[in-house]
Amino acid sequence: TYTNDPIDLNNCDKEPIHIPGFIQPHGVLLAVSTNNIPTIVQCSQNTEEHLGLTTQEVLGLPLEHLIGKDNIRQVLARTFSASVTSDLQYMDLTINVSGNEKVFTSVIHESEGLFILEMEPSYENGNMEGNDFEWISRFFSRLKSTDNRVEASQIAAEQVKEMLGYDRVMIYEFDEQWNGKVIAEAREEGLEPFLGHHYPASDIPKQARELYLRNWLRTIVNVNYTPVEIVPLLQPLTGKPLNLSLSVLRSVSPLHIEYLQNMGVGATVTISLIHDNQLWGLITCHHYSARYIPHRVRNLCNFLGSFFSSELFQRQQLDEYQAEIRSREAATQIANIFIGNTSPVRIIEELQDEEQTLLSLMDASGAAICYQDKLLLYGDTPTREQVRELAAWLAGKAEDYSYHTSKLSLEYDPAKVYKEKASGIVYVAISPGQHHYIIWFRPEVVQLVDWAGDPAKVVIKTDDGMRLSPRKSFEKWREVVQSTSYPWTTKELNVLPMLKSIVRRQTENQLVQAEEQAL
Ligand code: BLA
Repeated sequence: TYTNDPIDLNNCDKEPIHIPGFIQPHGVLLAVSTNNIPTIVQCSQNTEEHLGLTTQEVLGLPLEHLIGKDNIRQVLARTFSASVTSDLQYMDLTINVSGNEKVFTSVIHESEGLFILEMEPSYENGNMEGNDFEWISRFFSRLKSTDNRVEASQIAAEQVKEMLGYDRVMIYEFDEQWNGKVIAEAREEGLEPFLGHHYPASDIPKQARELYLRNWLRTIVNVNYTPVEIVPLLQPLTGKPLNLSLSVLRSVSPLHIEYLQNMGVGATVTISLIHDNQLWGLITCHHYSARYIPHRVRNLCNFLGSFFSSELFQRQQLDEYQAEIRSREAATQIANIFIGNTSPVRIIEELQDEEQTLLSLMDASGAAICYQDKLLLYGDTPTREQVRELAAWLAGKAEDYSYHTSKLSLEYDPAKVYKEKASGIVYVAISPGQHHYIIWFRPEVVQLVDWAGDPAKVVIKTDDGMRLSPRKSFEKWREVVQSTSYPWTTKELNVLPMLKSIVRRQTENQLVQAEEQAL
């Protein structure tokens, strides 16, 4: 391959996966000049197998001589539309191969001044024909009938599994640091579940994610394939290997192949989930033997994937909107306790009954309120003494009466001993001197996952070949997110000003009243 540095586990993001110099063998690739007589200037070394002509015979040949007059018109029309739109429209080309008519499903696109024509023999279309309308209508109606994100993802996974006839289909969602989580899964019976598992960003390196943003579907037809070389290696116009960024046959990174082999996977399809030109997730599909999916079905999956993506986004907005309303209501309820009462004793009595309200306000697992020297604890929290010490530290950290972090133990040493309860905290002072305050707690996410069942403990295989595997990846992810809670979202933190203003004003009033009474 064309690289200077050897690629290993630590520099995956440097691998130039767009110029591998190879393709997968289930199709044939021709690079064609764009001048008056489109001429083949590079080709994959499997032309004889697919087209009945050796690479020597193909190279330098005008494309028309290979595919015929009728086809060349179709192809040229597509090259024009391919250069304006980025979607790959496939066409069937019937070509005479050693005296026999052979049909190829073909796509064409522009690459650095050349056209790349990729042709796949369409013999395998047969038994998958005819279900399209049924698939589309079932996909739409089942998706429409769900009322939250996870349910919708589950339906999408099940429907894609049915369409592809694959063994496992996962909905994989990225977080802000590009770590990933399997949020829904449909799989054949007896397969180990990956649902709920987390993986580090390095499993799908940046340059791969960039390609998935440009190509909405990626398929590896046979993980154990022998790559086919493109000859000559260098693209005549650029002097570099042919740029295969938009190629559907592009050969796969050997490291990723190793990963899939270690998992026992034989074929994959990956469908991009995009919103606002951002890759937010992937539909990742595994089959445990080689499996070819015709272009028609790939296109359909693409289309349904983008429908699912926008449906899901609407649902997410609705979910977030409802969560925001709930937390505003909870904040109002807490604020009203202070506003509606003048007696500190009464306030504390009422606060004692509000565990659910307080926890749901911040989607927290624990909370503490300190008021008039009384410390009330709710849910899972550090000890009283630890909370009081933490509060003193927080009073110094707070700007404009509040502070939050999702990595407490990395900022405040004493928290190391209770990070499983409090890696995330939100602090808000409710009196000017910060003697009165509320703190919310979230657990370390790693502990949370371990309680739910530790994927790293699932034994897949134990031989040396396991250095790249989802299990190892989980361990790596665990190192990355150690000492971290799920992040506090902007929407969640949005209620803080409300608490600060109402509660602070109210407590000031009460203090003034108390002082007046004392005089
Ligand atoms: C690509 N890595 C991918 C893809 C997935 C994953 C889904 C898309 C390609 C595909 O297989 O269809 C990761 N697959 C996963 C994860 C699970 C899964 C997390 O099933 C969990 C269940 N990958 C590594 C390391 C490197 C690496 C260490 O783990 C680098 C050394 C590289 N992954 C890598 C590359 C690609 C990739 C280069 C792009 C492959 C391509 O499109 O050519």
